[in-house]
Amino acid sequence: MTGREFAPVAVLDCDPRTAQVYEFGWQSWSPAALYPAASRSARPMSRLAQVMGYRPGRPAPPEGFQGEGLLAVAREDGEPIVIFAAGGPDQVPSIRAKLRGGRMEVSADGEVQVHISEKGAGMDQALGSWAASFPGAGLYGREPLPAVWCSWYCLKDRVTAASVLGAARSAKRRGLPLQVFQADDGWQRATGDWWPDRERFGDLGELARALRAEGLELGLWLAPFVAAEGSESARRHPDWYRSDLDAGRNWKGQILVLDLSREAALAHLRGRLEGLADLGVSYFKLDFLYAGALEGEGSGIAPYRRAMESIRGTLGTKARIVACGAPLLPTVGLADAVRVGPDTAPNWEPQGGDLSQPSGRSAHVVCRARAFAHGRWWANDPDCLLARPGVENRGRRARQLAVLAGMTSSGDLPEELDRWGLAVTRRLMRPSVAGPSAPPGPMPETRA
Ligand code: 9PG
Repeated sequence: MTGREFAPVAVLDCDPRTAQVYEFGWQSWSPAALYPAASRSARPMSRLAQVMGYRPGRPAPPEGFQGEGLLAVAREDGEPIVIFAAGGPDQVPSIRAKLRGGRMEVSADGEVQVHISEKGAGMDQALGSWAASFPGAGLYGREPLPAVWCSWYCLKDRVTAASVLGAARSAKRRGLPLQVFQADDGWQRATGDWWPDRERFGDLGELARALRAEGLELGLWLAPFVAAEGSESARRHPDWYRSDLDAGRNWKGQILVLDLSREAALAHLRGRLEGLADLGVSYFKLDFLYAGALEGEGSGIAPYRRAMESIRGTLGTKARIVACGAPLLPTVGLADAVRVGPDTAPNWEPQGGDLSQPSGRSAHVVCRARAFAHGRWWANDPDCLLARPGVENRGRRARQLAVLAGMTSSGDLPEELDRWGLAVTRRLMRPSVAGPSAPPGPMPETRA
C-alpha cells in the first residue's frame, strides 16, 4: 500500500522458549506490550482501527511484530536487551521482527539505531536509559501535574458548564483531592469550532472564575487538527481541510483534517486557543493529534511538530498541554503530559480482543508497557481511574494505577461513588511524580 521497502537490520540468536519482543505502537491509543517471541502482537479489528488505533498506511505483516520507531528484543534471561530505535522524533521507521527457528530477524523501512543494554537490566531499565538519551528528552515531565477530573467517562458529550461546576463542588465536599476540572468533548458547538456551545456552556469565563473561587482550575478538551463535517469552520472554510488525508470517522461523519500549511487556519486556531486561555483555561487536553501527522504531500511529522511548537508558543507557560491520540515519538519535547494508552472504559475486555480499543485491560497493559517514558519525555497520562460501582475489575484498576508514577485523573461523578470508590479516589489522586520512577517488578508479558 505504501510501497515501503524493508531492509534487514540484524539477525539475533535467541531462545525461542524464553525470548521476548517489546513492541511500541505509533500513537497514544496504539498497543504497546512485551510479548513472547514465538507469538504475534495485537492487530487492528478493522480497517478503521488501523487508521485510528495503529499507524495509518503501515499495516503490520500477518506474523511477528512491528514497532513504530521502537522495538526491543530480550534474547535470553539476564542477557543484554537489544533496542532498535529511531534516532530522533523527526524520522520514525517501522521496525519488524520475526522469529525463524532460533533466530530473530529484524528489518526496517528506514534508518535505525541499535542500543545494547547493560547486562542484567530488565526491560523497563533498558528502555528507560535509552529514552533518557532520545533527542528532546528532559524538557518536560520534571514538574508535577495536578490531579484532574474529566467529564468524558461519566457524561460523554452531554457535558455542561453546570455539570462541571457541580462535579467540582461535589468533589470538594467529599474530600476528593482533585485540582483541574476538565470538560471533555461536547463543550463546543461542533468539533473544529473551538468555541463554546452557548446553550450548554454559556459563559466559559464565568465557569473559570467560579472554579477559581473554589481554588480550582478549568481544563478543556480540544482537537486542534481536525473538524467535524457539521462544524461552522468546515462550512465557512472548506479550503482549510485536506480531502486527500483519511483520519477515520467520528462525530457522525468523516473526520476532516486541517491543512497545516494554511497559515490562515493556524492563525485562527492560535487565536481561539489564546482566547480560551484568556478566559481562564489553564489546561488543554489536545486530542486526535495523529491526524496532524498523516503522511501525504506536504504533511507528516515535520509540519506536525511545527504546528505543535506554534501552539506551545501561543499558550506559553500559561497553560499545560496534555497530548492525546498523539503520535508518540514525534511528540517528545512538545507536551507537558501525553496519554500513553487507549481509552479506559467500564468494560474490562476490549472489543474484538484488539488492544487499541477502549477497555480497562487494554489501558492497563499498554500504559504499564510505556511506564519507562514517564518523567523522561513528559508526564505519562494513563487515563482516568473509574471507581464507581458497576465498573469491571475496579480493584485491579486501582492497584495498578497506584504504582504508576504518571498523572492521576478521575472519570466518575463524585455522587456516583460508593464508600469504596470514594476511599480509593481519595487515596489515589495526587500530583504526578516529578521525573522518572519505575513501577515495581518486571514488565508483565502479554499474549495478544
Ligand atoms: C472524546 C474522546 C475522549 C477520550 C479520547 C478520545 O472513534 N474512535 O476511534 C475514537 C477513539 C478514541 C476516542 C474517541 C473516538 O477517545 O481518548 O479520552 O477525549 O476522544 O471524543
